[in-house]
Amino acid sequence: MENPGQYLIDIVFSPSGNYLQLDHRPVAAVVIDVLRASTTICSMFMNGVSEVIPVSSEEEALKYQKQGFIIAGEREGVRAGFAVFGNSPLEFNENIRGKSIAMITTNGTKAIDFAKGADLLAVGCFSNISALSSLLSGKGMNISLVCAGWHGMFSLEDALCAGAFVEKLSEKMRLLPTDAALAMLALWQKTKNDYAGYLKNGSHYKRLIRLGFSEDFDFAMKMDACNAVPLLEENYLKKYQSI
Ligand code: 3SL
Repeated sequence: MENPGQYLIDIVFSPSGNYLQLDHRPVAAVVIDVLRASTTICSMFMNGVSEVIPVSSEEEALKYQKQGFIIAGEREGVRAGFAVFGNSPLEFNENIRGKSIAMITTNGTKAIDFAKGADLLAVGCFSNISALSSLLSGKGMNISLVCAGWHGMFSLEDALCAGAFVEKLSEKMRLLPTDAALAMLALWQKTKNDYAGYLKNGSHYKRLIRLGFSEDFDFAMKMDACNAVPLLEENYLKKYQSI
């Protein structure tokens, strides 16, 4: 059990089963889908999107489309037929400033749905690791790093990024890491000098290369390219504003 001023930190490797929520409140969930939903959501906010509505079924996405929302949709790595945008962080530019986008992806938006019971829900990835860690360190909450994974399975890049969050947060807070957090911290510390090179061994890198998205991988590996912290408010992701 945590002591006063000390916070539990855990990693859930795919959006299923238990996560620190019910008996360890308040808890902040960080949904991590490095390749690519979390990185893409950060890219949308960097380009001035007003809000992103994460949805987990096609029916819901089509409902938002009928209401006039722009749809970003990915199915098994490629843009969904009904969507204007896919799930590439490089697709977005100034044209989305002030717009609302409803987004559906295979695993990332499902992971957001899974984590909705948390007291605070943020979207995290390498791009916003420092900005998000600074925000979390001032919140006084236990932390659950929820990896999107792939169809309920472990994804190397999400788990490794979770390990990077454990290291970054431990510089700012007194943490009590679970076994999962300790394991990924160790993996991160072993690989961090060339984490992008290490992640090229992973299945998602190979999938993105097959689909022609190598530049998305390079973008997703950039540490602190983004100072936006997307936070869930009701069903909408909004950029955290300090004042
Ligand atoms: O599953 C997801 O949410 C996606 O991020 C996967 S992909 O990178 O678009 O293939």
